[in-house]
Amino acid sequence: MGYETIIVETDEHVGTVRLNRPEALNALNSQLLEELAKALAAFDRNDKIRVIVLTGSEKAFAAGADVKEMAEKNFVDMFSEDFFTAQTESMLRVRKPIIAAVSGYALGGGCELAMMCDFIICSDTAKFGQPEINLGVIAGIGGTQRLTRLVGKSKSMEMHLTGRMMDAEEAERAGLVSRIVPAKDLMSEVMKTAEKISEKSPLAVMAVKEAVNRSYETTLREGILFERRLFNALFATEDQTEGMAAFVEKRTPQFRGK
Ligand code: CO8
Repeated sequence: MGYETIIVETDEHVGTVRLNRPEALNALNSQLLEELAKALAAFDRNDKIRVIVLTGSEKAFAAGADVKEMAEKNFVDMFSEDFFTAQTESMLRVRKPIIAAVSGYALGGGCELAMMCDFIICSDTAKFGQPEINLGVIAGIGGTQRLTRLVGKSKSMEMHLTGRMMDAEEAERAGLVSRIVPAKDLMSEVMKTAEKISEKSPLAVMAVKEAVNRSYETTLREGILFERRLFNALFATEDQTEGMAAFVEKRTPQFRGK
């Protein structure tokens, strides 16, 4: 598939999508989000791929939605097109884990895109922010909701109201990112993490993703019941038999996603 705004690569069981609009610091326009949605869906359907990595350039993961594309639009355009909704919602249907590898700016829609991934590993140069307030608007692809759940109301409110940026240290302290690594090691560290996940049972990996995400959508009691039923269901898989047998026999398990 020929893409113009992203670069897609595969390495064994890991599929990588690199945002590639260097002239606009990877600003998200309709074409990019369309291509991203297609690439993610293709990786999700590809049996060889077990983990997906989403990244940008050294200078920018993505500096936001493309202001130049949005500038001329009015309410009727945005509302009737339901701008960006189909593309971003399709990303949420991906069942394999998506790791965001963030270096440089992750602002506005860029920060929101990173938060739509399953977790974020960032370089020590990363800068996160929701600067939409400076443009007379607010976040529009989940920023007010996801940042608040990730870092709490006080910091989220301050970030959205002032538009200030948060550096990597602050992002890690606040729980926005799982880990910071030196910029030069970002992709090798993220690939190591992705490879580690790709060695697990793909069925258990999908179950983890569903169960953790469910914690945002439901009560504690319902979430725990959901988790227990998935736990029970995994006992119908060959991977559970293999994983437990390998432990007992002191050998490395070979998971086949069956
Ligand atoms: N949109 C379009 N172009 C951009 C964007 C952007 N978000 N960010 C940077 N660019 C372009 C610049 O215009 C510039 O292009 P040119 O060379 O043609 O002038 C090029 O990228 C390089 O940028 P700078 O020269 O500004 O680079 P600096 O290193 O000086 O500054 C910054 C880097 C601080 C990141 C600066 O570029 C900046 O502030 N960018 C805008 C950040 C921003 O406001 N982001 C939020 C956008 S709004 C948004 O994301 C809403 C999301 C919700 C959408 C919901 C739809 C339903």
